Amino acid sequence: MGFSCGIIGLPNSGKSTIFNALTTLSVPAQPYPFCTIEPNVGIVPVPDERLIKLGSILNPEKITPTTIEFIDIAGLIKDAHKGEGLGNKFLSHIRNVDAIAHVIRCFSTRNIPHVYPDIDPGRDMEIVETEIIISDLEIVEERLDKIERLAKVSKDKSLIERDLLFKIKETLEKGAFVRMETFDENEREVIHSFNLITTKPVFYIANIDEENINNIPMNGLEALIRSKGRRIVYICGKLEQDLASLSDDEKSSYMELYGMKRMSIEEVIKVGYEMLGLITFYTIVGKEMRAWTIPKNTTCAKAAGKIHSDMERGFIKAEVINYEDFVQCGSEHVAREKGMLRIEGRDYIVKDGDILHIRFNV
Ligand SMILES: Nc1nc2c(ncn2[C@@H]2O[C@H](COP(=O)(O)OP(=O)(O)OP(=O)(O)O)[C@@H](O)[C@H]2O)c(=O)[nH]1
Ligand SMILES: [Mg+2]
Repeated sequence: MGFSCGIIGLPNSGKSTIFNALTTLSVPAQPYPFCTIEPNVGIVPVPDERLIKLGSILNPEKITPTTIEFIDIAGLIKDAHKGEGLGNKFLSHIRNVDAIAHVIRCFSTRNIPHVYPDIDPGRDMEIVETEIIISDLEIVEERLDKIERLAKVSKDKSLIERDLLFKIKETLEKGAFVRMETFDENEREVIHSFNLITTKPVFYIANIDEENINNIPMNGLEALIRSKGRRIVYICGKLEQDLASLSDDEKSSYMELYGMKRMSIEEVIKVGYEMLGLITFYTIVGKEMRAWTIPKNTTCAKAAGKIHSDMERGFIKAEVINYEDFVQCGSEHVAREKGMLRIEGRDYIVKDGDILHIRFNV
């Protein structure tokens, strides 16, 4: 799995429409608020040109891309933490994801009701983020209650956790995301167990009008997002949802018509991989060629463990060639003859595009 991504936003901002566009599924996306109640989950293969190219050289029986999971949840509104709308408990469905996509309504279509009479992406963004912060604050306060009781019995560990919880509480009370704070390694590990949404990397999806696809009036949204050091992807949700169900040929002609360079799933994956510092490596085992996702700076033995724990445990060495070199050689035979296949040990840092042949013994 590449990464998992939870989709948040106001009702009728187009979360389910964009979920459909990204996953090519067809979950209900209707012009009334709170159309989504139960979460929708979709797993999508990561489009990978390198994998296709390798497939054309090596002709394996099976090609398995890496995948990404999207989770589309109900809409949040102002005061969701007080029970407005569907409340905020449904956020539990995205507490374990790796990244958050925040969909912001930038299309104005009149017959699709918005929570507010006007389109104001900056305001909408702040409302949703405030609710996310308050929801994390609730978790921190619950945990603090528990820890205070535990601290009466066993002081050592619970006091460290209590101090950390106070530090996080202070950050959230200032209206900031916990992710903006710096923590040491141990603290980060404890914080991870709290499953706070504001510790996760966020990027924004501006859901724009199909009529304004090349001319987007954003009311300073982009500047606001960049000032937070975050990323924004522009998607014309409705159009892409419709395109997602077409054949490749039909899709290409419509994309040309609308001046679209690529489908936004590719952009979303690119942003996600960059934000999370992920890379892809490849294996060819028997008849299967497969792409895998790992964080940058992963050692060869750890990468092998991603495939199977036995491979990490019994790791001996790996034959490695990078995609670029392999394609230049044109075949494994030529790569071997030219001595391009290197032998690397367990501490070798795997590079993006490496093709690994792992030798192990258990
Ligand atoms: N014109 C236009 N309509 C859109 C766009 N994106 C979504 N819509 C429409 O807006 C309505 C709401 O879309 P949904 O995807 O259901 O919105 P949501 O955010 O999932 O809403 P909830 O599940 O109710 O929170 C639907 O009628 C969509 O067709 C867009 O880019 N342009
Ligand atoms: Mg929905």
